[in-house]
Amino acid sequence: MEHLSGGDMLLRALADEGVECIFGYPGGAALHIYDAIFRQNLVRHVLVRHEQAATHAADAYSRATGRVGVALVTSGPGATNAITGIATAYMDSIPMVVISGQVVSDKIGEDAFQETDMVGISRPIVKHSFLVTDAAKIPEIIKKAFYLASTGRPGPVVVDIPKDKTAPDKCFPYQYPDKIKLRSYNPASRGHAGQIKKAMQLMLEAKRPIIYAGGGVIQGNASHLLTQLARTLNVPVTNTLMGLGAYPGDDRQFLGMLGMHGFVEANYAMHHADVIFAIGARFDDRVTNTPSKFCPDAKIVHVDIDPAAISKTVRADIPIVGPVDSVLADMLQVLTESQQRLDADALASWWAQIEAWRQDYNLLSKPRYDTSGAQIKPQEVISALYEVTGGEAYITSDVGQHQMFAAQYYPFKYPRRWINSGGLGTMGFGLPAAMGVQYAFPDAQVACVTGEGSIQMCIQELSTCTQYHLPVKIICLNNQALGMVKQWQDMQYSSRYSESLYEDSLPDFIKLAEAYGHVGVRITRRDELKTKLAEVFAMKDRTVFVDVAVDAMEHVYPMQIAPNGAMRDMWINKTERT
Ligand SMILES: Cc1ncc(C[n+]2csc(CCOP(=O)(O)OP(=O)(O)O)c2C)c(N)n1
Ligand SMILES: [Mg+2]
Repeated sequence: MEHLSGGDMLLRALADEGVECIFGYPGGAALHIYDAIFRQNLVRHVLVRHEQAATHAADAYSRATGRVGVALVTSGPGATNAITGIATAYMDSIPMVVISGQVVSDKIGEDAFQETDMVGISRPIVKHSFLVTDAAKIPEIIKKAFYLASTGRPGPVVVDIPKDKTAPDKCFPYQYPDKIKLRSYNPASRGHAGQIKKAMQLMLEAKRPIIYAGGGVIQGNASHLLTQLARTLNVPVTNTLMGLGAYPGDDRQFLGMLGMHGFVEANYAMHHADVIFAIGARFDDRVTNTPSKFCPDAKIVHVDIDPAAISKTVRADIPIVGPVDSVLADMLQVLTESQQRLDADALASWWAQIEAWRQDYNLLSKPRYDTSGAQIKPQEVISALYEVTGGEAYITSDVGQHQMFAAQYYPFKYPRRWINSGGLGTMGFGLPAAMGVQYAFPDAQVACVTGEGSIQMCIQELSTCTQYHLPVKIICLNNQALGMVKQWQDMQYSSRYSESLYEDSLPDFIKLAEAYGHVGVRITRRDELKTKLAEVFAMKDRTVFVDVAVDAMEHVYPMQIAPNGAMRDMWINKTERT
């Protein structure tokens, strides 16, 4: 058997796990690992400019490909810089393995140089963490880390490795395990057959059914099965912010996103439904609005891999714990066997009602924002982006108004194309996320929809784009303000803009992009929007920063009325409500 050092075993184990690339940043405690990287050529390393970006890039690589993303950081500040990215992945259930260097074992606890208790600091935001105490166990620990990250409800796993455990002078027999045993970790592999039958019966008896599908359907690779179920039953579908693309966004049965900035027709349909089929969604507060007023007439089926997600905020009438793909497959089987279908008249009048709501409120069929002024509206930029990219691009985003406009105005046709931080809402996610996606798919169109606020949180990554020739297109909706903060200040604080304005001190983003060796394009007029965007996407090999001057007074609508509102209570513009 081959004998390898801890550092070499780590790299070999990653290769044996099928890892093609890792995103990282070196430092003292990780130097043996970095030397091992230098001496092999199975796993590629992408050098970012800040550890937060390493985690976001690895996370987005995972979101886009469905594989486990890997980040590598050093101890102390490297590890703490990774924390925001780990929390981001945790909140959105993204499988990721983060390897952190640690000070040498016999110095742990002595406040050694660059020591931080990574296992302790990351504990509430990981699925599991390992501190390597025996170098010989590195292959087994890596195997376990990938298994834990990717099975059940996915999530990040930290592997903290003291420097002495990767030292080149101590070698151990290397073998990558085929199988691992984990006592007390047994994620469900099938849903309960009786519950599945009951759920289908309830659906078939419904008069006003709706499917409410979240990010779990995408993570569980079940979008095609969800689509099949929805089409077989001819029921309406809404997706959460995280679920966009789980059902084709351009399909007639799709009602748009639901929730705080969801489509009115989607929230209305939820509110008036008699059966809600929730799958891979977690009844998050940005969806339910006031839980006690949530969908008063509805019986709820809730399918989720994580038993802790069920009845956490809203009680489920029929809970089903299991992987979304196998549960949906079983449901389709039940439907094939029963041949029973929904009451055609009831369903027809439900669809007629939905069409009427669409007529009144749909955001995409005609503009609901005012285009009489000279300034470009942010919504128009997203619609133009959709047109220019044929709806085929990977879109990453940051956090703020621009994120909500992207979610509303770019109907995602496929899963894994909409890459955003929904749970944690992390500004700074967009650019490193776009890098992770572009690295995975070098020929794909990748656009980062961002704001001038968010982009400055990881702007240094423009340098990483230069080094690895990542031709991402940054579409900055520049409203010269922390727009979402300002919107809330308009609505709840009589427009007292406390610390949300900085227009006199913004950089010239064109010059900034050029300083990094990229192309900068400024768009200020409506009539140049589409042509310039088309030119931008024609520059296939270049990173392009597109700085679009948009109306600074625009708000995101619709917007649920809080506190104490129900799903259907929404502002539809600055003065009118549902
Ligand atoms: C790291 C972080 N800090 C603060 C916030 C709070 N926050 C949410 S949106 C927002 C404003 C974002 O401004 P910008 O990126 O310009 O987007 P806009 O809303 O103007 O489109 C802020 C400060 C956050 N989500 N993340
Ligand atoms: Mg802004």
